[in-house]
Amino acid sequence: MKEDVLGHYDSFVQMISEVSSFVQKLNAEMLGTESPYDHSLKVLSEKAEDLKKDKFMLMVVGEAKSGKSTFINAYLKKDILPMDVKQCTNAIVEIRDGEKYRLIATYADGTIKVIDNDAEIGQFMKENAAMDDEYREIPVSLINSELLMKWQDKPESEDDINDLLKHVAEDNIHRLPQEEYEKKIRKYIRQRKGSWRQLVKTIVIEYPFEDQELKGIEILDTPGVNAEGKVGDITNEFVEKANAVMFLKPIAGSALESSSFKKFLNSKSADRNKNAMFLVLTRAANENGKNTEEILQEAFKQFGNINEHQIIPVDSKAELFANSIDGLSSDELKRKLMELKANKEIDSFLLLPWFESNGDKDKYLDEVRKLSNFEEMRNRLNLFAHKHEYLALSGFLDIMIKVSDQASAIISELVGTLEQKAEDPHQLNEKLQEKKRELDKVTAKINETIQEISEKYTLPEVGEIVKKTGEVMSEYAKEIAAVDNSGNDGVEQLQKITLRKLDILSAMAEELQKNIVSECDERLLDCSKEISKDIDYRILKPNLTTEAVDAIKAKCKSDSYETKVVKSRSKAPLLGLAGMLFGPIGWGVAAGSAALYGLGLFENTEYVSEFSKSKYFDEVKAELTPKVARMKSDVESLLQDFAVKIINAYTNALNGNAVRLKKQYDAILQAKLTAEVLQEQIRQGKERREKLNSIFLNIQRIKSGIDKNVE
Ligand SMILES: Nc1nc2c(ncn2[C@@H]2O[C@H](COP(=O)(O)OP(=O)(O)OP(=O)(O)O)[C@@H](O)[C@H]2O)c(=O)[nH]1
Ligand SMILES: [Mg+2]
Repeated sequence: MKEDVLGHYDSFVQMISEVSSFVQKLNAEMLGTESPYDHSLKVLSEKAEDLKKDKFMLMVVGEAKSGKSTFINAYLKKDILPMDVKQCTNAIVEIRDGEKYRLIATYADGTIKVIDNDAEIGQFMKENAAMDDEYREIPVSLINSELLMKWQDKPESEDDINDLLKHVAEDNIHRLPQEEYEKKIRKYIRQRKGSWRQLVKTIVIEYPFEDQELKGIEILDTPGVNAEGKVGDITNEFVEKANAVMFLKPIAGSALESSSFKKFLNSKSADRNKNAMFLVLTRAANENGKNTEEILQEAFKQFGNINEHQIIPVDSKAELFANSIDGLSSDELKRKLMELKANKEIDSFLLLPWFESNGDKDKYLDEVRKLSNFEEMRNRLNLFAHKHEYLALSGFLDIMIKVSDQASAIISELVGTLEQKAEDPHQLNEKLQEKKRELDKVTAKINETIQEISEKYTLPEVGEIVKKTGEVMSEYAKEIAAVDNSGNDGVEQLQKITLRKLDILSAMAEELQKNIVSECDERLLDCSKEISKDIDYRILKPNLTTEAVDAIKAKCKSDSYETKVVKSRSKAPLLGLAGMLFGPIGWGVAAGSAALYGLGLFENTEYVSEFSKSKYFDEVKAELTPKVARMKSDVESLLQDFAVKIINAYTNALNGNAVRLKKQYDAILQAKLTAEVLQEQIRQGKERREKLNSIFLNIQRIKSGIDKNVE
């Protein structure tokens, strides 16, 4: 299960860091400088290391002289720690398995010292791990950590000292008079203030553990808990991290309900690690079975939230003694016991079993081990450690679950933000196609329709303008040709036809302008509105009025007399005829001819000035037809100009449309590209969330398997 958990942990860490860098890349603010799960990840990596090493930290705490050092020595079956009624432990000592016996000390200023010589280690422990006699009545370790190591080279603070004195008033376990107690504390401070650097902060002892079961265990011996249940700052830190905390209390000591253990249990550090707490009642061999049972029952009652299996009576001294006689024969044991008895160096509870075992060493050893109750204690600790491994895995997975929850929430938030920003690329694509069609239409209009309209109207020879005016002209010519130029009303007809054609041309100019516009409007619909309203239509009035024609006619009439030779002498009938024909004005002309005639220049021939209808017609025609031709060319150039202007106006409008459409097209295209990028990011985000989720499910599955073992 551990391999399984650690395997998942590796892929989990990789996934989380991938999620972090993904989120960081897309939205750096979302994670800030520190992710919400950074701390959890750090804790996880520390715990993962511990899991890999099978590390199990057992911490031993308890009031001064409760038997902590003795307990550890007995448990490890090796006299490592100084234990004494007089000397007390003064620094945290960590004991762990190692290649060889050695001691590593860390001083208050960070200096590290390593000793690997047995005798020197013993010496060092006596000098540093234990407190000398002079100060055994005062809480030295507390003074060291709370004052000296804090002040370092700074001057001592009276406030700090008073604070400490208040706190340690109850720690005056040797019941020194208050004044003397405080005086001793101040003396210690004065003496050691300057040498704070030599204070030992931690001591690590390594040696090769014989017992394979103990390989992963790390045992901490600590300076005593004070009467208020308080431990020093450094000890406090360890209480939180420890896998099991054994609180030692002499079984016959102070009452349970007012014990420092109760206060310690309520402290913050202990509170966080409650299920890892053991209450070990020491010096149990001295107590009779009935009392022990009563005290146990009382303890179960007082400390209801501690597992009953984790409240155990032991006697470390009995265990120590059992360890020391393990290799002896019955005789050797007998001699040893007698010697100890004679020197009053043996407790009576160790002598009694000797008398009961009839001099049999094995029997005696059994009895002593029964008294020590260490086997039971070991079993219960092993059971706990075993359960603890499951709990540690489960707790480890709990943190992973918490982190994956947080990471998943962050990813979801990011995906949500991206989704808000991203438009649907399908919709954008449709919009884009639509714009493209519009744009193509406008472009086609510019390139084809405009060209067509322009050609339809303005081409030389075949263009509508030229064709229509040409038709008028050819009709004009035809109609004139049909007139009888010698008839009486030839000129009148000519006049009528001419004026009508001029009107037709004028009307044509107007009509063709309208045609051009309406054709443009119809075929270039999208821009007709803006343009049609400011079109400047031009009206071309016929360039000839009836009065002007009359003047032309009058002029032509006078030019239309022809001199004619008359053979007859009788002039009167001729003149009379002329008079009849031309009326009074004609007379003048005729009279002129008559006068010439009368002068007698020609005798036999008479010259008569005679009015010619056809000449008159031709004269008038010669005057009028150029007017029509002129009007025609005026109409043509007006219309050509107009067509060019109108077509230009529409082209400009269409170009404007095309530019606008192109801009819209580009904007949609940009939006589409952005949307595609965003969609890809959303996809990646969702993919990561999926992966996280599957890791999450796996973690939960493993956890429920593990939790079955500790239910
Ligand atoms: N009878 C008996 N004596 C014990 C037991 N445990 C410790 N002692 C004695 O109590 C005295 C103090 O023991 P230590 O192990 O030094 O106690 P400690 O808790 O380490 O003391 P400090 O380090 O000063 O806090 C020693 O003389 C031990 O022999 C026990 O279980 N039974
Ligand atoms: Mg000790």
